[in-house]
Amino acid sequence: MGGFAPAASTFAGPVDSLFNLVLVITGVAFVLVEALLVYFLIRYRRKDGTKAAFFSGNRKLEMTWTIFTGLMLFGLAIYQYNTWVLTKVFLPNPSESLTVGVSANQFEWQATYPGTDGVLDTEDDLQAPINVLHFPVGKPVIIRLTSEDVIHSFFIPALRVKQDALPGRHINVWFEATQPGEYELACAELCGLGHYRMRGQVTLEQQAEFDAWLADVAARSQ
Ligand SMILES: [Cu+2]
Repeated sequence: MGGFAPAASTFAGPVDSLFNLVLVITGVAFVLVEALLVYFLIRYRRKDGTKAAFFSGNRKLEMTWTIFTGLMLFGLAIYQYNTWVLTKVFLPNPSESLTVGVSANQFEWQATYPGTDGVLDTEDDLQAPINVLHFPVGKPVIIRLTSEDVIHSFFIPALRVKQDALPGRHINVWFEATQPGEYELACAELCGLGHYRMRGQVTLEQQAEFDAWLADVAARSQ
């Protein structure tokens, strides 16, 4: 359902089925409410000789739909808990993952990769070209996200990853890519006049190709 972007990460499935579930629930509620509205508009329209009645509310009815909606939302909150934990709370073991620094600024993305020592924040670090991001498939990736100026949002639809980037904070985001290909990174937070052009090119590729690309970045920065 839903015309999604291609699914290219391990948790795309659970995220999409949650989306579909919420869409069905809200879709049914929408159709019911609108149909009732139209029915009442016609059924109780103004008629000559009929005086309008005044009601100050109906406590029983209001209690019913408040409690019913509340229970439904509470049920959804419990139902989505595992997916939330998987996508937002859980972090893969850093020693088995690739950690990449991503910094947002008006209006571009700068990715920093660990050099041969495999750790960030050393002299070995490699700066990728502006707005270019490469990740290997089949390996967990941890993005250490920050911003240099205002609030931006790191959004890669194909990976089902979206996270605000805040100045002065490092926020970890993780994913494991499954489908090689070219995808889009978009800023999903209105961050200034150039917001519309704040996009990055994401390449998901096999580990060997990724290693070759990183070696190329290293060679160019010498
Ligand atoms: Cu932005």
